[in-house]
Amino acid sequence: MMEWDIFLAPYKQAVDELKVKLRGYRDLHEVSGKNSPIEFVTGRVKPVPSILDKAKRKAIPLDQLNTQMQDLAGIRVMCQFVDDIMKVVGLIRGRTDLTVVEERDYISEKKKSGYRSYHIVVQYPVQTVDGEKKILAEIQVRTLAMNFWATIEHSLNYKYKGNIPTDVKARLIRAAEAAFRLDEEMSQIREEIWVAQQRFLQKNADKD
Ligand code: 0O2
Repeated sequence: MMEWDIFLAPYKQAVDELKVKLRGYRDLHEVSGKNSPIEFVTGRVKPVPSILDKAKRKAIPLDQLNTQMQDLAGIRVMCQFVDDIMKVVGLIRGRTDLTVVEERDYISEKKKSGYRSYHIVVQYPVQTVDGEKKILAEIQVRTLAMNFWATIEHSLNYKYKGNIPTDVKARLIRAAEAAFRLDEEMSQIREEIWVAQQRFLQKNADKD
């Protein structure tokens, strides 16, 4: 177990640092009076049993985990609105302290399960006791509704060990569609509020 601790230590460091950095955006938006595209940020190092499971499932040799398992360090960024997702992706692409190595867009094209999220794999340098080590981390960017769905689907998958009964699967797909409509409805509401605010500001400006 001790060896896992040593192997995973830089990943834990990367998760901790990336959480602080991405949470920082929220505060920076707040002080400048702007709406933050980030609602909240979570992160985790993949638990050892999940690492072993996935390595087996994908036939990844354990000595190649650092290059072939991209989500040992995982960060999740939750947004209020679908539009915010690409704003967050833009912020990440523009950072100079990491390199984007891959992007997977499960929003334009959702997964068969109904899963939606935008995944960015980044290479992130960690300063370790043996010098700099560049590690891979996966950042998942999604709305609150996408997160709600994914969290529940993930725990059901865990409960049924990946064999969700067909009727439950069908319900989950309907739930994913409902989450999609909720996101659309919320975007529409935001748009209408924004237009109303613009009209109000314009009216006041005309009075001056
Ligand atoms: P955990 O427990 O979250 O760590 P693959 O695993 O083959 O689908 P790949 O190539 O490893 O995909 O990477 P990808 O596509 O970026 O997806 C990996 C992660 O995305 C998963 O990690 C989940 O966190 C999330 N994800 C992908 N598809 C689904 C889905 O259908 N439902 C839910 N709830 N989450 C999904 P892990 O390792 O599977 O699990």
